Amino acid sequence: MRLLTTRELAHAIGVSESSIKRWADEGVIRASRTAGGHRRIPLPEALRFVHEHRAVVLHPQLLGLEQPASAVLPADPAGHLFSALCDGEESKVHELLSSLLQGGTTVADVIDGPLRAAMTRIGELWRHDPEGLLIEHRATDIVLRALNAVRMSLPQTTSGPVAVGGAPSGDPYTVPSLAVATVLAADGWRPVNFGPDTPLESLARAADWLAPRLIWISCTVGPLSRSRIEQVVDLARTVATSRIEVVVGGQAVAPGTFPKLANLRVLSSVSDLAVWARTLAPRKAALAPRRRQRAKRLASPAP
Ligand code: B12
Repeated sequence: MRLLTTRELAHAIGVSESSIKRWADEGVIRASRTAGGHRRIPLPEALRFVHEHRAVVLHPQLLGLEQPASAVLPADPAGHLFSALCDGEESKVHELLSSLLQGGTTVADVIDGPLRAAMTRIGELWRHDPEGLLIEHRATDIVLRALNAVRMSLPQTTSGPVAVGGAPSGDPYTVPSLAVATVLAADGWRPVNFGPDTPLESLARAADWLAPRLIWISCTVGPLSRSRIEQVVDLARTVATSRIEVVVGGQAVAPGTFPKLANLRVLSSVSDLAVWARTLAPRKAALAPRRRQRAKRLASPAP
């Protein structure tokens, strides 16, 4: 993976090199160090920074952007993704995700935006297309590989906070939990995705075993039974003493489903998750004011 010097990134976005160094030291930009102690910024991290901070790119070629991102992206990424998934064109799916990410869209925004929209449309096909079910299964498989490819391309961390999670017993959905893991990985976490059909008691065990800072639960199959809700609440209470936060989301989670608990959050998108999770991770102090405000709002207990 291409690594940028602080000078290159500074030049690309027209700020001083000392600003880049300071942001790297504050954790606003994730950077590694060379053996000689020089900071190096992975290209995807530089692009994330540019996008999130709406930095003006003066020299796109330094960031591998030969032309403005809008010129290489289709006008309707969700429609484009839907067509590629329907046609089983895996390489087109990978290309589209790569160009969105290289254009500066965050992993979370790609998932909450075009990916979710395309899968929602695919979920309607079975009603009127005899091949709809097969298209849905193939699309799921392609999306899983594409998300795993994104995850593999991210810088690996050995020191980020650990998060564990999955979908509960009886919930076969694989994409949402993988989506959560990918978004956390993009933000410097070390996610352990147990995937679908994971008993909540096993997640409690994983809390002892892996000492995570965060447990996520993704629920697509609904409506959630009273006992399922109680299991989630029990899990949150059990891990509260270890300062572990529990976050629940997914299509089956409606507002007001869960009682208010200090360490239990209900969030409806992976973008909200990314923002809130930063309040738990060391990057908290480095959040820009606009993001800090949003993070504060999200940090209030579940409604
Ligand atoms: C793929 C799919 C399947 C596959 C899943 C395969 C797999 N291995 O994952 C299979 C074939 C198993 C399946 C089965 C069924 N499915 Co289905 N499925 C879908 C489909 C098309 C896509 C789901 C998906 O991956 N979405 C992509 C993810 C990224 O989006 P998301 O789930 O919305 O997640 C977002 C947020 O909710 C949030 N989020 C999710 N989790 C979390 C967690 C946290 C912590 C946070 C913060 C956020 C968060 O962030 C995500 C990104 O924005 C949906 C369509 C749809 N509208 O979603 C139908 C859909 C969910 N299925 C549906 C149905 C009806 C079924 C079946 C009953 C069909 C049948 N007759 O058998 C069965 C039921 C299975 C069961 N055991 O209950 C309906 C549900 C309707 C309802 N509300 O009751 C849908 C909506 C399709 C439709 N329009 O009819 N399905």
